Amino acid sequence: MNLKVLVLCSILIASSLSDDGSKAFPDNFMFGVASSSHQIEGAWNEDGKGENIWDYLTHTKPELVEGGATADITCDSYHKYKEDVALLKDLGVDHYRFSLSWSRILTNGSIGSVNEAGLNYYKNLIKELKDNGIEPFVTLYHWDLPEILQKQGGWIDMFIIDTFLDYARLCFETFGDDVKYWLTFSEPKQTCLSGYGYGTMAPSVSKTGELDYKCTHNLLKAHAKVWHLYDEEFRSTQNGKISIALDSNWYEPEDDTSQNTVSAETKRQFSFGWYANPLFIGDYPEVMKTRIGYRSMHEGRRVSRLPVFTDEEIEYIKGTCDFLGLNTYTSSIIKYEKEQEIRIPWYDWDVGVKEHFASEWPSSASSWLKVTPWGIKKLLNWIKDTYNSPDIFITANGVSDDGSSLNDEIRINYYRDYLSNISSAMEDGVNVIGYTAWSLMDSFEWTSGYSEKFGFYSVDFESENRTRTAKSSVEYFKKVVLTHCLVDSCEED
Ligand code: GBH
Repeated sequence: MNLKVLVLCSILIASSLSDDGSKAFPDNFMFGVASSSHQIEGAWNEDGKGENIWDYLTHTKPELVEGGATADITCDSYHKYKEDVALLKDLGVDHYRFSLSWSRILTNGSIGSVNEAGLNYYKNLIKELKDNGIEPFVTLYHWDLPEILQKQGGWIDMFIIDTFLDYARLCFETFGDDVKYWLTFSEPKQTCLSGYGYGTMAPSVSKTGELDYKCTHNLLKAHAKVWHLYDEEFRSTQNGKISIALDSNWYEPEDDTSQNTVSAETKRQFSFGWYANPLFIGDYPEVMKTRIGYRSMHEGRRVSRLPVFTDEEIEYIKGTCDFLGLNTYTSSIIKYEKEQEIRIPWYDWDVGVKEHFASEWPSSASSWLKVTPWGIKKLLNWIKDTYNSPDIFITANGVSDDGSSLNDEIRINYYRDYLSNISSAMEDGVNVIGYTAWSLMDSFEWTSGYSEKFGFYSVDFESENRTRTAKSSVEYFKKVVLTHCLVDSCEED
């Protein structure tokens, strides 16, 4: 950083509350970018990697994926990780958030099937990152369950808890000296709600209002067990932090009538509180226990579809996050809905609200993602007030383009406006300690195939070389990372 930038930046930091809208992030604030194993690695069956539930889904039910796409090769990062680290180095980021492929490390998911080549791949990646001064930020599970474990029941069977624990222990033993930031799960709600409830994501099981709750119950126990393992056996020598990345929209009430205000809060509790309440306060939110209990009773059940934690479990799970990992992209508007007739279980009827996007909100290439920068400020403040001011690490935030141009103004505007609102939430007293942009490069977008592009770098999926090309947002993000400022006066002239 040259002197001029430094001086200008210091002035801006000093006057960061000024009316000209200039914003700044503290020196120790961490900036990074993210990806996930299944979305970028490819090499789906190379060097001993076992099949995972997304390999299986794309190979057996191509009709569920846009264009029948697979992640067999995708960005080919398994072979091109050095090139990827060079891109990260060029971006100047403090950390790189990536995930480990369970079935690359353990071919059949269980501890008896260690795959040395898989361990070596991640050892090499971590070394390359550290040699370049980039902090590895590692997710153990980003949706790619070994298929063989799904055949045994997956996240709805309790055996998974100790199977995941074995995998986590191996990862701590193997990589823990070099990894200071761990996440057990990325967006567990997507694993459970989309994977076992709606059935719109792998493993594509549709039993909403039942298996989504059961999956969550096991997953929270698995998370807590892994946190306690780290805390008791690894923390004192490895000195890292471990948490989970929860995802949520900001849910804005349609107006300030009490009915809509209550409905929006109910939605927040079902979406975010479902996980955050057990982890930060203890047990599921009251409104979930009440509503699901009531509807279960009227379905003629003896017990609620929402599983019950024992007092010991509540205590065991509570407090198992060293910070709060937050993935958020957008907002939606919530209004009251009258109680639905009770027939079959359905998560959305358990929530019991109406949800929509305002027509004036700017679109992205993803139908679920509207650009609502003000929403992140409200979400951050709500988290601070609801969960007693935890340290919040933003573990994913970003926007998609349709690939028509490398001049991705939509992304530059998105990051500028979201970061500005994050900075403003920090002025409100929210403890945000880091920010992770999704994503380093365009990649396999699950059931959307390659149609939604979230990357700073575009990838030519037609070329053998999977050529990466910088979009315009690279230059913008680089400046933010370098200066910790968002305004033009922070730039070099
Ligand atoms: C993140 O999820 C994922 O963690 C990441 O892997 C992914 O690449 C990134 O988003 C961008 O998509 O199509 O209406 O059924 C964000 C939360 C949850 C948003 C699933 C899309 C599907 C909505 N995602 N959701 S819909």
